[in-house]
Amino acid sequence: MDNISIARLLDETASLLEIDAADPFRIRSYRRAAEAVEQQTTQIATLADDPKQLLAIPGIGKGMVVNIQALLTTGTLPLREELLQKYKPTMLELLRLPGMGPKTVALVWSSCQVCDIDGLEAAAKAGHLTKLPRMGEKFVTKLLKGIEDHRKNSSRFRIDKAQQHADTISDLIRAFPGIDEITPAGSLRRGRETVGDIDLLVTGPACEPDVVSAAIEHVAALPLIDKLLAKGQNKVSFTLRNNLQVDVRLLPRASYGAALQYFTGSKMHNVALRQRAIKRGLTLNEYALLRVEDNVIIAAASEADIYNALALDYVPPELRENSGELEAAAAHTLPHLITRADIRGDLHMHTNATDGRDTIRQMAEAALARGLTYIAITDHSKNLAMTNGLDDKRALAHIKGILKVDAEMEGKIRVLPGIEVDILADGALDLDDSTLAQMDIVVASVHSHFNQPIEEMTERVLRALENPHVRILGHPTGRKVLSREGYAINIDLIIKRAAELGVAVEHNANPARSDLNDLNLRIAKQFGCKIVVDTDAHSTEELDQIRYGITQLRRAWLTPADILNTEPTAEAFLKNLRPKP
Ligand code: DGT
Ligand code: CA
Ligand code: CA
Ligand code: ZN
Repeated sequence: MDNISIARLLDETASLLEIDAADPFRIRSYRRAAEAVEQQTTQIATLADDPKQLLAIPGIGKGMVVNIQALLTTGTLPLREELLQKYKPTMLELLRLPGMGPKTVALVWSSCQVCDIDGLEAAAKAGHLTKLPRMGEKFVTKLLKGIEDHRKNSSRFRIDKAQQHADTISDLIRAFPGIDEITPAGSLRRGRETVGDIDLLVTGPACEPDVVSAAIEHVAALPLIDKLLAKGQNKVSFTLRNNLQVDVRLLPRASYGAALQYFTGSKMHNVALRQRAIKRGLTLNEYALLRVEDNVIIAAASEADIYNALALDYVPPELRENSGELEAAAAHTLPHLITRADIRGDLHMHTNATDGRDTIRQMAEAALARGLTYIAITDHSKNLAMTNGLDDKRALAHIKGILKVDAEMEGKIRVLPGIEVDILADGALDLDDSTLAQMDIVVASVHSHFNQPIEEMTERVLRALENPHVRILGHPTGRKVLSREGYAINIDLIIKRAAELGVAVEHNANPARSDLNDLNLRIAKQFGCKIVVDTDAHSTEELDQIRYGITQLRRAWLTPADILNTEPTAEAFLKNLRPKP
């Protein structure tokens, strides 16, 4: 049995456990093992007789070694067989739909023998579901909309997932001697929220034909390949177990810039660029920028050479959407886009006081290690009961803990007391004003009653903004990338009012949220609204998700001056926020 098959069976067992509403840690251990097996460079089957070697793989513990051995000898697992008596693996897909929890999935199976999306859609349309408990017309309408969204989205992948896969594959390709550069191109390089497939450009051994073909064989034999789609002279296309397609192209160093430019896209940007070339008697393809009359190469090795030869400033990949970037590049008016190094503070993060994993001190140390000079600890308020949200009493006690860590850090990093306070259904805030008055950073967010009509939701958030303690509006539209549209809200009106009141709007860097989106961000800038970019980290590692936030800000053409938390110190930052009452 090959690695992909082992990984698939382990992952399927995790899915069955999920439908069975099993312990999340147990589910996670199967998923992690599946990932670990998938990323091995050798076939696991060859290690089966030596449990020590299996144990040495991170993500595989003693129990999992037994499971893998069972898979290799019997082709299945006792646990998987047991779960398959009750459920079907396709049911996992049903869990991704709105309102479908494990219990509901089990119920539609036992009462309607429905175990996949097509079946569920048919049952919903035939009116079978409304006969079941707790499933009214409203539920069915929402479900059918959810199925439609799911079908639309299921062929795209979130940027952070694609990035992880691209990193893993790049590491495996790099094992071939002589590879010198591997760069993602396409939508991943442009920093889109989602990608359709991964485009990897590889340079290195591209001079001698037999080395190139050996490199191609190396790529085509990667153990994490599920289906090999195509293998050409310098291109390999394949899919991963999750159906994500990867196109790998091997290039000579000399045409690297032209290839990178071509395969980064977007298509519309490239079309406009080629037209510009033609007007100048030049032609642009994936190998070079050439003079038409005599085929002399004008530029090929670097992207900057190509743009400059067309009398353009270099266009950062995030701007290549044919939305004014070529005009600006010609007029030398492209913005100096923000970078990660410009960010000095992070004003939205959680600790183990609520649903975060780490302590205040751990978050502070991790932020310091990442070069930040100030952070705010903003745990949840009590309305979010499932996160163990803070009531007034605990919130006040939490401030003491935050100030203690602030003192312990001895000025190396400032740790500001804050809260992410829930905006309740009527626009009131979840904690007393007297409690909020003790906080430097009050982030107000909507976490409930997402289905209010647009007028009600807009009024609700406007009312929250009027509370003079609110300094930042958290994830203002509530959307979740690929899984949930934002709630109905007049976001332009909200941004306008926030600008008038001096309330900053947040760009939430968590790639699952990425909220505000690029259009909203451009509107915020137009209205002169203050903007902060925060990670909303629930663990120390999630502080690194700032990178995705920065990408989105760049896609919105924003500069360091547009973002408040580029201010070098906590004092300078706080001075720019709405003044405390
Ligand atoms: P995706 O994968 O749907 O998220 O979007 P992209 O932009 O990565 O598109 P993809 O993977 O089809 O192609 C990568 C880049 O390669 C694309 O942005 C521009 C270039 N490209 C690919 N095929 C064509 C083509 O037929 N014409 C032109 N002009 N460019 C192409
Ligand atoms: Ca692509
Ligand atoms: Ca592609
Ligand atoms: Zn939140």
